[in-house]
Amino acid sequence: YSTQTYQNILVSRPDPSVTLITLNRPKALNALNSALFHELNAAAKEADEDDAVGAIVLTGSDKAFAAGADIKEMKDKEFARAYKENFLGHWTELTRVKKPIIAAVSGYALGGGAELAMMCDIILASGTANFGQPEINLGVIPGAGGTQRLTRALGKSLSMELNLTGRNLSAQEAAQHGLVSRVVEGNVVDEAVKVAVTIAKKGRVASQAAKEAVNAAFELPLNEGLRIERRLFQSMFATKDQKEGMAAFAEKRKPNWSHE
Ligand code: CO8
Repeated sequence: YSTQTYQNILVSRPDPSVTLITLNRPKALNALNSALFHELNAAAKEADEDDAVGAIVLTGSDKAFAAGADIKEMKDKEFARAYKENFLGHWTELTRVKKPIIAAVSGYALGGGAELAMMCDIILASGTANFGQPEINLGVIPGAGGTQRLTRALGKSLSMELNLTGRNLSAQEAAQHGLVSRVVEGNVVDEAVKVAVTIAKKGRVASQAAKEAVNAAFELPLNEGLRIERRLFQSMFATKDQKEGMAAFAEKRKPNWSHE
């Protein structure tokens, strides 16, 4: 894949240190099909491997971050084929990206769209954003985190309500319950790029370790998570950035990260 060949996403560099990936199937409200996901994974991998990039922003359009998995692509699926080809198993590749990913969400983030946003590290919402798991209305259930990541974000009762009734959560409710970090007044993509630039200016070893450590909180019991955090913290003393960061503080100057 080169960025020229993408049909379902746009890739740009709003800042030399930030890759912006825009889902681009406007006629289908960015419904997520296999081709789109292969492109998204390829673009995210390219950004992850690019030394100049420190953070990634993922967004959709004003009307829809993504209105879910592509129902038209799915509707005639049979179990045997879905199982053999591990249908949508490659969706989770995004969670293996080491650099921080910020989702900038406007409009619909439904079904797989909400699940995709939840695979990112930070979610910023515009006032129009709304989140939901309407799979119940299609005779199915979420398949990429809508019953798991959403429950960890919202707690049992609200997650059950969304999963069982299919009702959507407004941006304000999403912020109130911690699904998104905040509702942005102005342009949510510009704000997400600003946050990404801020992150990209930090030492990359530390930002990657911070992401790894926070994610451990979702996988491990507390004592194991704390152990991982402490080991990662201790390992920071093997980095040039630790020496530079602490020397710069003592010398009252700005650090100059080598990302090593
Ligand atoms: N799939 C395919 N096409 C879609 C989808 C979708 N999810 N959402 C919208 N579209 C299409 C519409 O069919 C329509 O196309 P056309 O013009 O050809 O008829 C076009 O986008 C515009 O949509 P609408 O005319 O419906 O726009 P409205 O503004 O009237 O409504 C809604 C917007 C409310 C968002 C409406 O489009 C809707 O309800 N969409 C479906 C939402 C939904 O049910 N999403 C969940 C899908 S299931 C899922 O995501 C499961 C994930 C499982 C992951 C499993 C991993 C292993």
